Amino acid sequence: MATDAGNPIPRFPAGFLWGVSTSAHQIEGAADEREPSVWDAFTAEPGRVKDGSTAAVACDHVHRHREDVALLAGLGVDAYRFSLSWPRLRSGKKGLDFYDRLVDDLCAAGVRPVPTLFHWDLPADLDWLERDTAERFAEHVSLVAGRLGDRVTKWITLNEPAEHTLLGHALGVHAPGGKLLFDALPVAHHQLLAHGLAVRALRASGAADIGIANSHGPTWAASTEAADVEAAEFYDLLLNRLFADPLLLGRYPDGIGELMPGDVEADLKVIAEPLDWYGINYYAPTRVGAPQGAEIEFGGVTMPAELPFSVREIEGHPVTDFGWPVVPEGLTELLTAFRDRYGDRLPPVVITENGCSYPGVDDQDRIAYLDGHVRALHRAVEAGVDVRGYFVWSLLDNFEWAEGYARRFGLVHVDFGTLERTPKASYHWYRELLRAQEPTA
Ligand code: IFM
Repeated sequence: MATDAGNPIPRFPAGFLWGVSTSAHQIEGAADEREPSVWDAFTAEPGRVKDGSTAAVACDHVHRHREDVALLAGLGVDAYRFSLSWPRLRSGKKGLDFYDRLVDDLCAAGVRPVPTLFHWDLPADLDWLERDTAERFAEHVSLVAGRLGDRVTKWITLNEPAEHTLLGHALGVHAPGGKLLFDALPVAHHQLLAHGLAVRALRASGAADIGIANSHGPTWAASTEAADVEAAEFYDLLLNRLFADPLLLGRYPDGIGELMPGDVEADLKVIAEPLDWYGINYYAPTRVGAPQGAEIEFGGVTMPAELPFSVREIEGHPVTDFGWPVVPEGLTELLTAFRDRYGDRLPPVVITENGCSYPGVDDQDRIAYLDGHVRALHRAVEAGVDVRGYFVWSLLDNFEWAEGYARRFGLVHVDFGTLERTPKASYHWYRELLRAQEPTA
C-alpha cells in the first residue's frame, strides 16, 4: 500500500487526546466470574461464531490487566478507552473491585481511564426491546459513577447502538440474534433513551465530560440513477442520521419518529441532553445501490433480499483482511459532512475507534492504514472541524464477535494458546507518533 511515511505526520492541536480502545467482552475472559450476557448464550449456539470460539477466556485481561496497563504505559497513550461489563458489575464486589484496581492502575501509570458504559454485552435477562432496560441502565450507571467517579472524569455512554440494533436485532448476526428487520427500531429508541438517562445520571454524580461512540461513514451511491441514489440516501439515514439527529437535533429524521414506541416527543427531550463531545468510530465508507432482489453476502454479513438497499464492492482501493476498503479520505469527507450537516449543534468530535484487521506481527499494512487515517484526520482539523482526540481500535488482538479470533485488530499480537502478548510493528510506530506529538519545550 502506498504510504506517506517519508513525511512527518503534522502536529495536532495542544491537548489533543491520543488513545487506544478495547471492550470488556472482547478481551476480559473470566466468564465464570460474572453473570451471563446475551453473548454467552449466542456463542454457545453452533454456527454463530465462524471459528466456533467463545469469549470465555479471550485475552484473559481480568487476570492480566497489569501486563496490559504496562503495555499502555509503554505505548505512551494519554487515554485508554475500555468498557465496563454490566454482567460483571452485577455479580457483586469482585466485579467492582476489578474495575477499581484497573482504574487505580491506569491512573498510577499516567493513562486517563475512559470507560464505555455499554458495549453490547447486555445481561442475559435483559432485552432492548423492553423500555424498562433503559431505566435499569440508568440505575446501573448511577451506581458505577458513584464508585468510580472520583477517578474517572471522561465517560462514554454507549458503543455503536446502530451496529447493536442492525447486527444484533435486525439481521441476527450478533447477539441476541434477532432477525426483526425494521421491527428492531424500538431497540434503537430504547438505547437512545438509555443514553439520555445515563447522561442525566452521570451529570447528577458530577460528571462534566460525557460523550457517546457512534459508528459513521460516508455512503456513496452505486450510480447516479435515481433508484441507487434513493437507496443510498436511505442507508445514509440509517447509519448517519438515525442516531445522530435525535442526539444532536432532538428529533428523528422524517418518517422515523412515528415508528418508535412510547411518548417519543417526551423521550427526545431526554435523548438530546447536551453532550460535551461526540465520538465517531470510523472504518470505511459504504457503496450502496438499489435492492438486487437476492440475498447479499457482504463483510461477513448476510443481507436479506427484502432490504430496500444493497451494499456493493468499493473498487480501486486496497482492502483489509476483513475485506473492508481502505479509504482514509472517507474520514475527512465524513467529518466535514458532519460539520456541515449539524453546524454548531455538533460538539467537539473525538474519533473513538479507527483501525483495521491484518494478520502478523510485522504489520506494515496496519501502519499504512493508520498513517493514512491520522493524516486524513489532520486534514479535517485544517478544514476547521473541531476534533479533540483519536483512539486506535484496538490495543490487543481480541474476540471479534461473530468472526471469532480470526480477525486481528490489535497493536499487540495475542497468542490465543499461551496468551503471550507481543507488540507489533504498529505498536512501535504509534509510540513514535505519540512521542513526536509531545509538546516541545
Ligand atoms: O471490534 C469492533 C468493536 O467492538 C466495535 N467497533 C468495530 C470493531 C471492529 O469490528
